[in-house]
Amino acid sequence: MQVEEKKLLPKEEGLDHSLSVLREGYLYITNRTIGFQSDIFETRLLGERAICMRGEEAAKLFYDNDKFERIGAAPKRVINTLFGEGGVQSLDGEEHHHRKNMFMSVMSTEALAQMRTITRKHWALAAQRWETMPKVQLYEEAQGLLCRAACEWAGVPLREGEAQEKAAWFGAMIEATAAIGIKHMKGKNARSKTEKWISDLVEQVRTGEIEAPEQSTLHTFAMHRDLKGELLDSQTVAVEIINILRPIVAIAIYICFTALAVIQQPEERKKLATAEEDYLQNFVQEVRRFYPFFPFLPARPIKDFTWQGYGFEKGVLTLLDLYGTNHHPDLWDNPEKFRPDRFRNWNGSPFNFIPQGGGDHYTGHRCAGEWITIEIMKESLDYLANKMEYDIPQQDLSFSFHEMPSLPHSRIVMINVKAV
Ligand code: HEM
Ligand code: MYR
Repeated sequence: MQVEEKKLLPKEEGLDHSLSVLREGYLYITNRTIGFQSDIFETRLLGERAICMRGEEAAKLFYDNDKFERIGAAPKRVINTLFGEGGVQSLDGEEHHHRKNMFMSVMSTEALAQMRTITRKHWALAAQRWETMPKVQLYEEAQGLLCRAACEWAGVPLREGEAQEKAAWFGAMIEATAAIGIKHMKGKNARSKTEKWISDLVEQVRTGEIEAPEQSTLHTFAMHRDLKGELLDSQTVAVEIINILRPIVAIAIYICFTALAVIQQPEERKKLATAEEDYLQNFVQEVRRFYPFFPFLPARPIKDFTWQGYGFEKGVLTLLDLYGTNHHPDLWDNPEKFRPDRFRNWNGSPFNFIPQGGGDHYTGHRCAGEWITIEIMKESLDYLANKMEYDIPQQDLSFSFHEMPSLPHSRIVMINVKAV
């Protein structure tokens, strides 16, 4: 019998390279795949052996539920800030599928259209307010706008005076994920305050003290029953409602990058003047492909297996490079050029364009909020390109690949805003 010979993974020598990840950020995996001339290599991260990979075939492998699981894959510090304890991101198998269906049940076509209308209303109100302000910092304002829209859509009651405070809590969780020291502590703190706020609401919905619209996230999640037919504990419901609200606020980052593209790509902006849906869609897709956001994802093999001649051992930390896949030169023509028209001919593969994860939304871990993100971004783009006039004063519009999440350094300052 012929025994298949295993290939050795290209290996980054040394005790640990976590610091290089912090130093190189979004480019850490790409830099090494170029050096090794291989889309897969081995290294050591956070004190353990790790396999890093990028590209369409790697994404297909990573999203094979028979080969990888998520339990114990995300570092504790990511769970304590971004994800939350007991949330959908760390579930596997039937339990994941059942919980994921709860998320997808609030993403109907009608719910997406409703979100677009809500977003439009909040942009109109914000634009009016900004007309009276000497200068507007888009990042912070967009967080507030999105927090109002998210709570309204999800059925979460929010008094007008509360929006900016709650938006800052969500922002702190997002910014704490890859941070250390005070910034990390601020994120953990924000998480515990937010979990208390939302779990109290869940209990009030259950006792009938407050009423949430039947189809809303607050009502659906509060009344959701697990595989045993039991209600989830209110803490877990809070974690999952936060898994809806926080990422909607995180779209403020994409709004800043969208504004940056509108500012820096005047030729592309001109094509948006008629607000045709296809043009808005392709521009938004290119923003999601081009700019750095979620860098890479962790999972662990359920069992030993061989892939393309390389051995994967049960449990070994495996990272899929999202940014690197979206910029892979074999998948994207001139990947470092911002060209929305490339999406006219995109083949729609669930594995080559993966800013919010790959594979299937229902059966895998692909982002539950991808469609709603696109709706919110299209509406925001229409405002930034067509429905407002504004000036961009001298400022530092650069962004860095080692800050995670990355953001234009000035956070986009606008003056002389006028709604048109
Ligand atoms: C998962 C990115 C917005 C809800 C994810 C994943 C990524 C991601 C990379 C992980 C996929 C995986 O583990 O395979 C983003 C980015 C966003 C965004 C860059 C832009 C702001 C949203 C929004 C929502 C949302 C707006 C909800 C309204 C979720 C949930 C999961 C998830 C619930 C977990 C899915 C699961 O584990 O099955 N997202 N997301 N995200 N996202 Fe998003
Ligand atoms: C969300 O709130 O879920 C959406 C986006 C948050 C992005 C934050 C990205 C920061 C870097 C995370 C590194 C994670 C490695 C597992």
